[in-house]
Amino acid sequence: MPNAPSGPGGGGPLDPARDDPRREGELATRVRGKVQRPARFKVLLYNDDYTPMEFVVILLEKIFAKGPSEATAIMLAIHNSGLGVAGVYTLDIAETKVVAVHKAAEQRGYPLRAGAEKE
Ligand code: TYC
Repeated sequence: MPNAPSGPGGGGPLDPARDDPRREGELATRVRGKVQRPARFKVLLYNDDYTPMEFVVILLEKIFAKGPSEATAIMLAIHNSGLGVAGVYTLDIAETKVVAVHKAAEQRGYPLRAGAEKE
């Protein structure tokens, strides 16, 4: 953006009106302070003895947008270790993915479990 307001009176950092207490609350945007990045949550899948491997791979492809080889590697890691990370998201997206996993598994009568955990 060329010629953004920057000097005195332009609304930029040197504008005396910006810190005028009588104008408190007028600004729609934060003037100072740290940027708050949203917290991130791992979506964990848990191993069980009944859910078919192929179903877990398809679910990792469809719900977590993994390619076939990565989906297979994640599924095998879960199968061998007991749990694994399917993806990392903001809280609302992570919770939506957990619900989608449980819905897909329940529809087919599989006991597959998922959960969200703060990173
Ligand atoms: N252990 C399952 C089987 O042998 C496969 C499986 C993998 C199940 C990952 C769940 O999250 C899971 N059929």
